This record gives sequence, C-alpha cells and structure tokens, in this order.
Amino acid sequence: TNRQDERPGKQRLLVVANRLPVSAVRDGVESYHLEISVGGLVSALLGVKEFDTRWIGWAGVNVPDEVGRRALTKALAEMRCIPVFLDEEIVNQYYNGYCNNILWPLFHYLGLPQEDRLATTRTFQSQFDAYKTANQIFADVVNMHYEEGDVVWCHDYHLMFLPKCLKERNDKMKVGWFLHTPFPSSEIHRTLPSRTELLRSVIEADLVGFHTYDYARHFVSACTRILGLEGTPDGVEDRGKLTRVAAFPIGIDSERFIQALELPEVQAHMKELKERFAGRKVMLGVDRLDMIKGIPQKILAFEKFLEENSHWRDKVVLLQIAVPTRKDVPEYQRLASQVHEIVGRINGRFGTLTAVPLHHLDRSLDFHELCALYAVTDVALVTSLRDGMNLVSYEFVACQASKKGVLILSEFAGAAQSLGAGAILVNPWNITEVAASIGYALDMPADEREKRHQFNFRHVKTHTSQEWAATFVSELNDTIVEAQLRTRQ
Ligand code: ADQ
Repeated sequence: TNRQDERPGKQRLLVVANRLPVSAVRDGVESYHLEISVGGLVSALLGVKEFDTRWIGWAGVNVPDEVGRRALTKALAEMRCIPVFLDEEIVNQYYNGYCNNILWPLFHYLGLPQEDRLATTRTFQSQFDAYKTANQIFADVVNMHYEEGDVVWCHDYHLMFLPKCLKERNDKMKVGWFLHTPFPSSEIHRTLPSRTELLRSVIEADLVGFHTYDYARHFVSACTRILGLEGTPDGVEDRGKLTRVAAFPIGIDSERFIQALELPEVQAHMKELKERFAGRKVMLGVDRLDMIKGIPQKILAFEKFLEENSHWRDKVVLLQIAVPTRKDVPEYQRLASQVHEIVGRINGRFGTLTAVPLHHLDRSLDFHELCALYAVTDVALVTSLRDGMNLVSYEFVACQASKKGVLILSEFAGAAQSLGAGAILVNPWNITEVAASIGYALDMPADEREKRHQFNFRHVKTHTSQEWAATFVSELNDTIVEAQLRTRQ
C-alpha cells in the first residue's frame, strides 16, 4: 500500500472534521484551485510529527458531477486531504440547520429556537435525520480509507453521530472525539430532543475530549442523568465498558506569532499603526461576527466608559475587527445591523471632525496585519458570552512581549481557566463592570502589567497547539479498544 511508500514506520492518523483545511474553487470542468486555511487545527496537526496525518472532510463546495468529483479528489490527494461530498439539500439541513441553528446556540447557552426560529422546531426531525445521514456519509469515507492500526480523530459538534457510525462498521477502530465548543450544563443539554441519541453515539468513542475540566464534568453529568450511566474519575462507564473523558485545553502555534513580529512587513504595519494612533491608547477586539462573541455588549461597555471618563475621550481608540460569518442566517444579519447602529451612535456622540473613538471593520485581516495589530495594542477586549476556548486571547498574549498590554477576558471563555491569573476577568453581561475594567486596564502601572503578562506569556509559550494534539493522540493511542481485547483473550 502507499502507507509504506509514503511515511515508512509512521502510524497513520485520520483527522475527520466538517471542513477540510483547504477551500476549493472550481476554475474549469476538471480543475480546482485550492487555498489552504491556516487555522489553529491545521498548525496543531502539522506539529504532530510522529504520525502520518490525513484529513477527511467537506471541501465546502457543491460538486454534483462525477468528473468534478474525480478532479477534486485528485487535487486534494496531493495535500493528503480526502473529500466528503454532500449535496446541497443535505448541507442546508445538516450544516445550516442542525449544526448552526440548533447545536451551536444550544451549546453556547443561547437555547433552542424561539420566536421566528420556532419554524425550525417543526423541521427539527428532518434536520436531525439529515445530520445523521451526513455523519453516515462521513463514516463511509473514513471506512473506505481506514487501514488496520490507524487512529481516527473526529472533531466537533458537527460529527457527534460519527463515533457510533464508525464503531458499527468496525468495532476494532480506535476512535477519539474532541469538542471545540463548550459542553453545556446537563440541564441545557436535556432540552435537546435528540439528547439521548447524541450522547449514546459520543460514548462509543474510546476517548472524548473537551477544552476544560468543567465541560468534561457537564458531559459526564449528562451521561449519568440522561442515560443513567455511571460516572467515574476517568470517564463514563456503561456495563463495564469505559469511555475515557478528559480535558485537553488547546493552544496556539506561539512561535509562528513570535517570529512573525520580526518580519519587515509586520514591522512596517506596526510603524504605520503607531503613527496613525500616536498619542492614543489602542484597544482591540478581534472576533468572528457571532452572537456568542458578545460584540454589542463590548461596545456598549466602551460607550459607558467614554460617558463616564470624559478625559479619555480623545486619548483612546477601540479597533473592533469582526469578520462576518454565516451571512445567510437572518439572526447574523440582525446582529450585524445592531452592531453598526451602536457604532454609529458612539462615533456620533464622541467623535470629532478629525477623529472617532471606535473603528469597526467587518473584514478578515491577513496574518501579518493581525500580528501587527496585536503587537501595538494596549488593551485587548475579549468579552465572549460563551466560548469553547478563544484563541484570540492567546494570540494577543503571544504578540505582547515588548508592550505587555492588558487582557480583559470574559469569565465564560474557556481561556479564563488558563489565562485567568494574568487577565482581568469580567462578566460580559455586566457592562458597568466591563467599563470599570477598561479604566483599570488603561491606568495599570507598568510593574503590574509586566507581572500579569509574564504569567500569561509563559502559559501561551508552553501550552502550544502541537502539544495539545500530541497529548490527545497519544492518550487515544493508549486507550484499550474493547473489541481488540476480546479477540486477544
Ligand atoms: P472560533 O469561534 O472561530 O473557534 P477563536 O478560538 O477565537 O474562535 O479562533 C478564531 C480564529 O480566527 C483566530 O485564530 C483568529 O486569529 C482568527 N480571526 C478572527 N477574526 C479574524 C479577522 N477579522 N481576521 C483574521 N483572522 C481572524 C472555535 C471555538 C473557540 C475555540 C476554537 C478552537 O468557538 O472557542 O477556541 O474553535 O478550538
């Protein structure tokens, strides 16, 4: 097989995620143009050198014809990616419907659809059916490429039904599942109509991982309360079979950020920004435009701060970068116009003819621009209402070696458990508290900033994405697959 040809001696790791780490754009009947998306997960897995890694996922495009599918499969193979093809109707029901309209808000404590989202409650069953169908399609592709001895690592809330589908096809397969969002309190999970089926499937995995100990505990409680199973210090037990459940906090590829700051183009961006905002303190927010990120709450707190601290009005600027996502969902459109309205009001109230206190950009920044922004920032504001981890807070800390700026961080982001000692923790719903924290951060003496920064910088430098992936995979490898035990006995 090509296994021996390509990476002799290395164990194969099949990473299964909804999206592949590349985006495909069709530029001819038989040709595709591929763009790599360098995200946390990609760099994390690039760092796991002891495995021969393949990716399995949806390429993000609808390819109805066989010729196109063959061409895309071939193009992706060079990047060790294997596509899963989903037709438009499935994508709509599974991805836009069940994943983004039901599971995403529920896992972030925003509840199940209400009012105009109520229409989706009626189509709930058909969306869940599409979710299961999509997961079966993923399982078929995994099964087709699986070789004995491979380790299979499934990612996120899109693929909760996958562990069961995989074990049904091959009970000797070693399967891990990791959730990138929070896992909510069992009382929240209980409201989900498909609560039992999803939990039953996830516990088919050999190892189940979360960002924090709290999420792991919520998951174990859900299994004990909803499924009536036994929780143990190691995980969940079902008739003598143990599913290991543990916390594996993700990190970033910190060296990539630290080294980028030395590049001439990043230095040039920094110089430009420093000149542009000379004489003012720079505050920064970087988020995907999503309900969970608490953007309206953040800028309302900034407004309150300006209201109460007139001496700061022309001495501080907040740069809020918010890339729009899920643009065709009405709730996201409403959020965008709500944010624009508040931004307009604040700039109208506190701006002058030559300067405004709040710059709001709804676009993505390239890596170099982003690093430069992080580096010139005095105070970063991460006020998620809920967030699995939040990597922006890590990226900011990584870029602050010389400035030693302050991180204001929501206590409801997973990162609060790792960067809590260095950051100023806030309840993002409490606008008075956030406004006061902004004042505290802007006035913070250098020695306190230094101390807080050092604490967080050490953490970000040592708890990298590479280490995260390596730890998960090695623990998965150490789990014992029941079926293999049975055959050995
Ligand atoms: P996200 O919700 O996407 O991830 P986050 O962890 O902050 O949240 O990662 C966002 C990434 O996108 C960062 O790497 C950031 O640099 C980048 N980004 C955001 N806005 C950008 C912009 N305008 N321009 C360029 N880049 C931008 C989900 C969970 C998180 C969890 C991660 C990883 O919701 O809680 O931390 O997965 O598990």
